[in-house]
Amino acid sequence: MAESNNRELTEQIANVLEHVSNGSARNTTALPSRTFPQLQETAWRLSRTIIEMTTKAGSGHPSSSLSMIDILTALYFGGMLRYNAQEPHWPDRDRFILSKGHGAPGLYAVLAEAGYFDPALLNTLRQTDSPVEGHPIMGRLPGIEASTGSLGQGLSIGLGHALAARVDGRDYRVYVVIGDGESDEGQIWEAALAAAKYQVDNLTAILDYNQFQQTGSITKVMPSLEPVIDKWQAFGWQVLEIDGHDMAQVLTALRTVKTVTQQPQMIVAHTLKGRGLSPFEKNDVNRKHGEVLNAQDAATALAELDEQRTWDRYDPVAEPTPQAERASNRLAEQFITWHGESGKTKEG
Ligand SMILES: Cc1ncc(C[n+]2csc(CCOP(=O)(O)OP(=O)(O)O)c2C)c(N)n1
Repeated sequence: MAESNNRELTEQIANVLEHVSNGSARNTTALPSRTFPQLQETAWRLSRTIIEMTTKAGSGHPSSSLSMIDILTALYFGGMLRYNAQEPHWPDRDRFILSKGHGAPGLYAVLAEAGYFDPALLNTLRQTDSPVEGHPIMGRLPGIEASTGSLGQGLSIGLGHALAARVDGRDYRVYVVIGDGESDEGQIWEAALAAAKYQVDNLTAILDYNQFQQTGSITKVMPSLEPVIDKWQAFGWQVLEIDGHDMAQVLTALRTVKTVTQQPQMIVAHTLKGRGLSPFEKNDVNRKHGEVLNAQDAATALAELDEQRTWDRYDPVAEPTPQAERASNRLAEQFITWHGESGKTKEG
């Protein structure tokens, strides 16, 4: 991610902050958080898990899961989402809803890592009678807040939760990941209208903007999704635009949205379907939607992932990694203010 993009994000944040208060104090217990290098290691490891479990199952949606895995990692392990895996129905927990439910392998990998269930269960993905279903089903596994897979519904469900928090006098927040193909669904825009009308500021949508849907690229299937940022702004949402694979940007955006009042927030996250791993790219303009890698391609993808292991050498003072170097601009100053020199969040 170029520094200029970080600068753009910094400017966006400044714009957002013009419209917000400093954020009300809320109960920040149970915000599990890891250091910055640990987050990178977690996203790397969960990416491996996604490839391994889908290849073993022979079905699933690895590329759709990989495009959002850095975002989910930041949410669950970067001190952003308030939850307690030992108490999945804790009334004050933040809610996370995967509206593009076919990315279930990514969600399952995260929930297992968070301690909601035994990671060994991941090996049963899509097997008959396994609760690790092809799409998330509420009640089948702890931590799943909504049954999704029929696209378009998750944002409305999230809005319902967000309004319920208001009615119940609770301060939890709701996060919903939607897809760009999913944005073809009218119900997404109905929820967008209603959330703005009710000034629902405890609702954050994250668009996994990987530019591909089931049958091809957005530019072919539904080019009029653009200008997507203008659309969400016109619908009354606060919008941030980030690189969805840049952990510092993801954390910063997630931190920023918490300060917004009287408006729902949209994070448009530019991502890569398959997280840039070459087996998902080759000979296939659709980044293999819903297709798993065969054993050979999976081995290639895992080897490419291994090449990304740079955080082992991460020392923010002595030997900055490319991430740390990028972090030398204003965005990183903000990041360090929020997360501390070691990258550990204040709530941790
Ligand atoms: C209502 C509905 N229509 C069609 C489908 C079939 N379908 C499954 S995934 C998909 C594409 C989704 O694209 P996108 O939201 O961009 O997800 P990603 O590319 O990130 O996987 C479609 C059309 C569905 N699951 N639900």
